[in-house]
Amino acid sequence: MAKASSVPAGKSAAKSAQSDAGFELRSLQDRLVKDRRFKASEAELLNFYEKMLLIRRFEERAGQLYGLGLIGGFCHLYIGQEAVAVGLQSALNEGKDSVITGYRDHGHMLAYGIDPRVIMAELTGRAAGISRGKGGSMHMFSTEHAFYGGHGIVGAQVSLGGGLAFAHKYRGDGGLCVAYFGDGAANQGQVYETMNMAALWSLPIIFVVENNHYAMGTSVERSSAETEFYRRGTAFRIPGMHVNGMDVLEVHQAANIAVEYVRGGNGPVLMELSTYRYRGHSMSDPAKYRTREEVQGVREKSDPIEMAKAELLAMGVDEDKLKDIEKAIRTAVTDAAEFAEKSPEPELAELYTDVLVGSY
Ligand SMILES: Cc1ncc(C[n+]2csc(CCOP(=O)(O)OP(=O)(O)O)c2C)c(N)n1
Ligand SMILES: [Mg+2]
Repeated sequence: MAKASSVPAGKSAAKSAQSDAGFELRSLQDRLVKDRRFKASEAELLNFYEKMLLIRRFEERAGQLYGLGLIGGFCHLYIGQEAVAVGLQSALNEGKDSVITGYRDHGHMLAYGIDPRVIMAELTGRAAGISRGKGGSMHMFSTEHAFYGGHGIVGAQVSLGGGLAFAHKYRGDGGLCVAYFGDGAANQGQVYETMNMAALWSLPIIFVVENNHYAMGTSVERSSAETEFYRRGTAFRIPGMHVNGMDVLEVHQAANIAVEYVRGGNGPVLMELSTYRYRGHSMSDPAKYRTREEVQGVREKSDPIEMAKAELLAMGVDEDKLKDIEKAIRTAVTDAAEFAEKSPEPELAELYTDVLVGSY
């Protein structure tokens, strides 16, 4: 079942078909186009569905807690983009491959198997949080899981990702780094300095542009001279892939191709995942720069979770089984929220810890 590229309906899909002929570094894209979707077993698709639904319900609850004043500072929700993190990170070697992203990070952490309790505790600023309650929504970290944040400076995580990839190569540990950034961040200079060095040194890194079509209130058409982000590695001889980021099976298929290429010692890949965020940029954004109809249209036509659900039902999965999954997820999310709310805040003395690295 081939899917047309995603959102907003038709914008980049039509353009990319016309402009692709001159794009040289498309060997990986050619492989993807030949066979776009991962042939998931029932168990595999159920697993993707479950992870996406966990992210959706977790983020909805985070939105509620923010409204109740239990989450301070910024909070950027991942609702709508779930298929990207789930489809990609399920192709990684958990704990060995490193992941780094911007401030829209909760979904990536959940997709990487990190406990919802410690993420919610971090959101609410509790000592049990993954950054001991001192990082909040944008600055979560888990070296144990090889998850390196959680970064508030737009684009900075890309250069840091280059460093992580260098470390994988230097140590010879066989790992690779996935560095996520947005369409807005894709216009940052440091992104291209990193691409140059990563290609020059054949570093094991997958650059992932999560093109959700807006950077705060600015659409890609208003901000970007080249809106086909997957072509932006061409100057550095980095092959690009254009992926429907609303279809978890296409994302997973593309991820497998990219991972195989990078693990084979061939240097970096640049993936553009076309996706969409349903909520505002952050909790304080009323999102007046787009119409309700635009958001509704994407939800109706290409919601990643609804699509996976329909496919599971078509495979013959029992509806009751899906209801049980939903129930278990709601319980896990409630448990995470209760755990967070009951957890104590950090001791005052924590103000002075982790400010500087102890030894060099
Ligand atoms: C260096 C820098 N410039 C500006 C900002 C303010 N800012 C925060 S998010 C953002 C938009 C980024 O959009 P995009 O990269 O598309 O990511 P998305 O929020 O869509 O996931 C901007 C300009 C910042 N945090 N850092
Ligand atoms: Mg964006």
